[in-house]
Amino acid sequence: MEIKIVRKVLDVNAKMAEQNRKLFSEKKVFVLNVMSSPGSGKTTTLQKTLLHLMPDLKCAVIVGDICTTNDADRLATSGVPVVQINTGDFGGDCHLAAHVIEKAALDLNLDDIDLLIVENVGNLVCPAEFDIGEDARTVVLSVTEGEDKPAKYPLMFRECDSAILNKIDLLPYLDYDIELARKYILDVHPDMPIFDISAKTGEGFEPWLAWLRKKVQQKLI
Ligand SMILES: Nc1nc2c(ncn2[C@@H]2O[C@H](COP(=O)(O)OP(=O)(O)OP(=O)(O)O)[C@@H](O)[C@H]2O)c(=O)[nH]1
Ligand SMILES: [Mg+2]
Repeated sequence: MEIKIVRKVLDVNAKMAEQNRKLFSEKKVFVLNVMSSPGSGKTTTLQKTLLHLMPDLKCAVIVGDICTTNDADRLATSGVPVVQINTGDFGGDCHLAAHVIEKAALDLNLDDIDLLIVENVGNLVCPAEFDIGEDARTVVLSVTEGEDKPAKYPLMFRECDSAILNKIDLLPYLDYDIELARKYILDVHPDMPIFDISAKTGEGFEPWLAWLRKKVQQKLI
């Protein structure tokens, strides 16, 4: 019985996600869903990413957290429209679902957006199960989390189109084997593009930005 209920929730979500996808396609908005465990550096990475992409691309962000507007405040400093969702207001969900994105999008002028970035709730499990109508998914894994997370949480790495290995500025202080981390990612998702970056120093951003720009351009033309 429980399994049936979960299945129904995901089926309803899938239908709503398709409606979102149709709307985003009509409006020619590329949607990127960014996911990770709490604190791996999603917001910091997105702050730098937005600074590089503007003004060539018109960007906006939907950011999900259980509580606080901390991330929305940080992202708004880049000057893009930001919609904060607090899932604590409706049950404290550990992920953003398609119906929540539909509501948040009502607060945005989609005619004036090329790239809509969704920073999902910090969680390496649940967000991967919920299609929100996005065009691409990126997982951020920081080098302080251990190499084996892709093996322990494979769904996230299987479902994403690219992976960011963040906080490489800390490598000199850690016993972290970055080649082993890559192997774990590629075991789950062969050919996954992996970008080594430091959102703090800005190191390694160009290949990541080039990948994202190309994805967006492919949809806009
Ligand atoms: N040294 C270092 N610290 C970083 C880097 N990126 C982020 N941080 C720090 O890591 C902490 C968490 O970063 P956030 O960007 O808030 O992480 P997040 O994934 O958005 O966190 P949640 O939204 O709470 O899940 C902050 O103290 C950042 O300053 C990095 O590349 N290097
Ligand atoms: Mg954040």
